This record gives sequence, structure tokens and C-alpha cells, in this order.
Amino acid sequence: MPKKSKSNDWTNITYSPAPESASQVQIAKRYNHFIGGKWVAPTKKEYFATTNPATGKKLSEVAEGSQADVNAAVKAARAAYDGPWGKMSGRERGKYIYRIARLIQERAREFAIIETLDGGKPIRESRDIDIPLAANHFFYNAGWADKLEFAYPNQKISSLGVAAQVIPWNFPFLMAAWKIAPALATGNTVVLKPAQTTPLTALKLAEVFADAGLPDGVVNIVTGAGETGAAVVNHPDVNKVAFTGSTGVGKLIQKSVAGSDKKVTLELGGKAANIILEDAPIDQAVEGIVNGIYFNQGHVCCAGSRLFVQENIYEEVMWKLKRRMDTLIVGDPLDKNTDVGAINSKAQLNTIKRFIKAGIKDGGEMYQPACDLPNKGNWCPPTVFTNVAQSSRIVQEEIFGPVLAVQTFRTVPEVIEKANNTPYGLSAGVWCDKGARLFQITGALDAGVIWGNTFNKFDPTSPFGGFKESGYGREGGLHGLGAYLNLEY
Ligand code: TAP
Repeated sequence: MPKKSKSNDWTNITYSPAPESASQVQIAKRYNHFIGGKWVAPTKKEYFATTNPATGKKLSEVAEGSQADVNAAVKAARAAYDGPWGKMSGRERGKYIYRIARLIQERAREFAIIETLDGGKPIRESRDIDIPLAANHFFYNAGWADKLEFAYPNQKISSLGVAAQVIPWNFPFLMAAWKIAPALATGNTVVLKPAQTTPLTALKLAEVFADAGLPDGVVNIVTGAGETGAAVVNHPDVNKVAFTGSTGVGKLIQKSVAGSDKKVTLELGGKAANIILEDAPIDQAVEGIVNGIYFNQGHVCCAGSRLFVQENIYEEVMWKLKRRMDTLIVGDPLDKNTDVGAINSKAQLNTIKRFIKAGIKDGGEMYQPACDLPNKGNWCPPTVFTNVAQSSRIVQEEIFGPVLAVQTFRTVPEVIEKANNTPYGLSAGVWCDKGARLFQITGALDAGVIWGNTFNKFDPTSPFGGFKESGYGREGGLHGLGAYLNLEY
């Protein structure tokens, strides 16, 4: 492989700091629940802190939701469903949802900064991906609100009632939009429980609902830990459960709803294969590998965490990948140059460290670029493991961090077998010059979402979801709307 010469060594380029200012953003010292259109103090009067994972500093404190709080939220959602919202025409509902989408756009910069402060993701990603995509989900679903009979022709359509929605910490604002927008477009009301470590942007979204004049109780937000989430999904008066999170909790939810008539969608974990064939455009593929695993610090359910490279291009791909990793900027998430931000919590950092240790113990060869990590906060450099066995824990289990495991293959049947050898089936990527071969491989992969010559591309019109232990049901597109409707022929 070529050696770096001083004249062409772009890996040594340095950038001046370009921090986004957080001075205009208002975060209250304390947030209550948003129930029935009002900010309601928790019945037990307990609060928990939410901190900035890049500094460890407390940002605010947030209400701890009890069963009584959840009961109040479900009651408010039921009243709104039996009242104004349930009776409203799709055309009128659509107007509210459009208004929400436009208000998100107006406050996009503020939401991006808060998302980055509370979650640790680079401002470039929250500014360019999370927040605009969330607005797009509201726009897209608003458009369907008065056209449902055209979306599902010759079918009797009715909404479900109250939707219980529980979301994780990796895309807090976007996940709230994924869940709330289709629920509202189809005439349901909502009780949402954000993740414990990232509740702030969902609470900011409640301000948008109030400003949009959304009738009281249509969306209720109850904050808290896992028990609060369990109280929301197990409440006897909810008709629909939409959960995004770990496979472990997804299994608990599946057991708890068994025997009820709740309609359920589960978006769970993943361990995606990213497959590079010998005729792939290698420079593009390397960008796709980096985007696949280091986007959002690898806290991505569909992350391309298992890389499969055809044997004859392995050396070239690895040389280019390591060289590209050397250029990634890890650090202050508010800096517009940052590529890899802070790990969302100490607990998640410890999990990632345990996996890295396991990878080394299993005989993997680890590479991490030299980076100056900040003294405070939770950090993990981009990491790649080569020489890993199919049975290694870092190949089999979801790490949910910036850790890539690389394997090689010789033939297409071999890589299909290896790629499918996982309990998960959420996503995959294939890089290849020939369309026919690409479709041959994608057709044989057990994954709900497969990208061809790209990775981690999301669109509100496109359904998203998994097979096997990655859950069931789809979010996004018409499939996502259908999950909030009774459809009868
Ligand atoms: P979880 O621990 O499962 O938490 C997800 C949400 O569920 C959080 O709000 C959590 O509250 C709550 N929760 C915890 N225990 C619960 C229970 N018994 N009943 C109801 N709710 C409960 O996952 P996580 O660590 O936040 O997120 C990472 C996982 O989410 C990964 O496995 C990832 O793959 C998956 N994920 C999947 C997708 C899709 S689309 N498939 C998208 C993003 C993430 P606390 O925050 O208080 O724990």
C-alpha cells in the first residue's frame, strides 16, 4: 500500500475550533410531566437529573413518573380520543400536524443544540439529520391525514385509540417524531415515555404541541425510568404499544401484552452486515463503512457493525479505512468539525469497554486512531477489530458503540451464510458494481432494511423495521401508518 508523503498527507490537517453557541438555548431548571396540555408535577414529587455526557454537568431535572402519573396521562389521552381529537376530520388533524412540522423547522437550531447537549451526538448530525428528518416525518404524515381512504382503498379504516409509546436515547427527538406523527395522522392519541438519559427534546416538543394549539391530552409525555415505561405499556386502557429499544425489554413487553388485544410494534436491536464485494467502488465503500459504524458513536440499531470484505480487496480496504479513521475528529459534540461525539452515558461506556476487552480476549486485533480525548465526559475512540472469529462476542452481540468487527469472505454464498448467522435481522448494506448481483445478495439477506452502495439513509416515506430478534412491524411510509389503524375488508 502507498506510504504517506508529507505533501499529500491530508490526515494531518487541523481545524480551528468551530463551536456552536448554546447561549441562546433555554433549558429550565426543572421539567414536570406534560399531561392534558398542562405541566403537571409528579405525584411522588421525585425528580432525576439529566446530564451532558460530554462534560458530566447537570442540565436539568426531570419528573420521575409513577403509576399514578401514568394513569393520569392515559386518562387525558382517552378523554382527548373520546372528545375532540377522535371526532375531528382528517383534514383538520392534518392542519395541526403541518403546524407542528413548521414550528419544529422554526426552532430547529435550538432543538439541535439541546439534542447534542443532552445526548452527546455531534451537532453536525443533530442539525443536519435528526431535527430536519423529524420535521419531515410530521410533514409526510400530515399529508396522509385526509387521504387515508386512498392509502387503503376498499378497506374500512378506524383509529385504534390510545397509543403507548416508549423510545430509546440514541435518536430522542427523531424517535419521538417517528412515533407521534403517524399516531396523530391516523387519529390516535398518545402517551410517550422518553429515555431516562435524554428526555429534554421530547419535553421541548411538548412546547411545540402547546404552541400549535393541539387539543389538550392528544399527546402526553411522562418521564421516568424503565418502570415508568412498563407502566405505560402495561396500562389496561391503551390500545396500541409502539416500542423502540433493546431486544431484552422488547421480549418483556411481548410477554406482558400477551392475552390482551393491544396492537404492538417492536423496533429492537441489530447487528448489521456491511458487505463489500471485489468490484465495489472502494473509496465510496470506505465512506459507507465509516458512516455505517461511527455515525452517532455507533449508537444506532441499524449500525453496520459487522464488516465483510471480499478477500482479494481486504488489504486495500483496511488500509484506506484505517487512514480514514485517522482523520475522524472525536471530541466536543458542539463543535461543528466533530465527527464522533460523547458516549451517551457512563453505563453505556462501560458496556462498550467490556465488549472491547472481550474482543481482545477472543484474539481479535484492535486498531484505534490516536486521538486526544477530553478529560471529562464519556469517550470511546473509533475502534476496529480484525482477525475475529464468527463465534466471538463482538461479532455476535450488539455493542451499540463505535466498534467494528471485520471478517473476510471468498464467495457470495459464503458471505450470505455468514451475514445471516445472527439472531438479529434489522439491516444490511451491500457494495457492488453490478445491479443484478446486488439484488441477488440483498434478496438472500434476512434483514428488514438493506442499502445498496450506501448506508444509514433514512426517509419518512420508507418503511423501517426488522425480522427475527430485531422485532416486528414497520415504522415509516404507509406500513407505518397502517400500524396505527384497524383495517378491515
Ligand atoms: P432499552 O433499555 O430497551 O430502553 C428503551 C426504552 O424503554 C427506554 O425509554 C427505557 O427507559 C424503557 N424501558 C426500560 N425497561 C422497560 C420496561 N421493562 N418496560 C417498558 N419500557 C422500558 O434500550 P436502550 O438502551 O435505551 O436503547 C438501545 C437499544 O435500542 C438497542 O438495542 C438498539 O438497537 C435499540 N434501538 C432499536 C431501534 C430500532 S428502530 N430497531 C432504534 C433505536 C434503538 P430508560 O431509559 O429509563 O431505561
